[in-house]
Amino acid sequence: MQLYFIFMKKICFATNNEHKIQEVKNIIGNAFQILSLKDVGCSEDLPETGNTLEQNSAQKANYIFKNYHIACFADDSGLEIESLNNKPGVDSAHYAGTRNATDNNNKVLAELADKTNRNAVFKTVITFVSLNSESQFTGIVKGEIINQLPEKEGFGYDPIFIPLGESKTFAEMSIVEKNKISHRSIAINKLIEYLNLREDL
Ligand code: ITT
Repeated sequence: MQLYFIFMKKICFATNNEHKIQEVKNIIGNAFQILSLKDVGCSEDLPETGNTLEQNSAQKANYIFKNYHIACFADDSGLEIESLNNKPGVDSAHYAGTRNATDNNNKVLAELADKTNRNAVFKTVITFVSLNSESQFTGIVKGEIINQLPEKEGFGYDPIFIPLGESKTFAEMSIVEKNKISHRSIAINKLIEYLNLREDL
């Protein structure tokens, strides 16, 4: 068992978001050894100055690879709402001016108050970087924004998003249920497929 652990591929997940770590560990299981930013000695904030999820995802992964010299991946995700011109999008983390999820959700619901079109997508862009390689994997899930903020809290915009064909919000689902259909799990499963083919890691 211990020997198996030594030969497992070690990959850093460049994120400070505990919810993302829990979801991704639940999908990856024991397929790879996931190192945290703390494990690789990184305690600073990751740079995120791009204008798109693709740019920010690549920026975070490249920052860790260049400074800590370990194969790594980063996740940049956002909620894109059709009748708000795809906002909050890349500004999802601090849409209301703070990083407070309740404030962000309330801002979205206020902006949608007079809108009948409540279609939205959650999108995740994963960037994997290692020596001489950089690849991106995208996951998208369609859904709708509900009318009122429920009492039950959850990760980011999960309390107000119902995936297409489902009757529960992401916040009302268990982590296993969310991972069966989520934007993040679609992107991470593409990453796993890619890593399984990489003999050099
Ligand atoms: P890292 O950059 O350290 O990974 P972050 O929270 O800053 O963490 P993002 O820049 O990707 O991550 O911000 C996206 C925001 O969108 C995040 O803070 C949440 O508010 C929201 N979000 C992302 N994925 C989500 C999900 O699966 N469910 C609900 N909200 C999500």
